[in-house]
Amino acid sequence: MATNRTFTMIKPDAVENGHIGAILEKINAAGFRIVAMKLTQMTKRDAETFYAIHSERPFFGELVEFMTRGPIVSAILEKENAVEDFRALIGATNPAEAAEGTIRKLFATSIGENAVHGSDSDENAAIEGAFHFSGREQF
Ligand code: 3AN
Repeated sequence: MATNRTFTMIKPDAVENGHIGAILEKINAAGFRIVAMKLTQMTKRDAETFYAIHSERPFFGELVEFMTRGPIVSAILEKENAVEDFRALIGATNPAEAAEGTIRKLFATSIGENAVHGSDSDENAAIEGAFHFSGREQF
């Protein structure tokens, strides 16, 4: 299996609730290498661009408001089968449906405030990683 990359954000709810350390520990324990990482706050324009694919969904305004209300930790992660394995590690979008031991089961509070983002394809991982990090921020 090829080594590839995924993109993640520890979302404002998880940062506010003091879960950065615990989530990074799960990511390390699962064997991901950290390629890039930083603490930033997205602007409204950032969030609208990042989530443009959801712009017609009824929850879009709520999603943009949530993602901009406080800092996030964004990161690029590398591992064999990174996208699929990371989606398994974070669990279902709705934490009520997420498997035991997944990051969302442990740390998310609702479908809207679900603690972490994980890219859904190699193509989107590359787009999302490049949106948050310049080449010189990636190691
Ligand atoms: P995932 O993050 O699991 O890939 P997506 O891509 O369907 O899920 O949704 C992106 C984000 O939009 C979610 N992480 C969540 O914050 C928000 N979201 C998705 N569905 C809902 C919903 N029904 N109500 C409110 N927010 C939602």
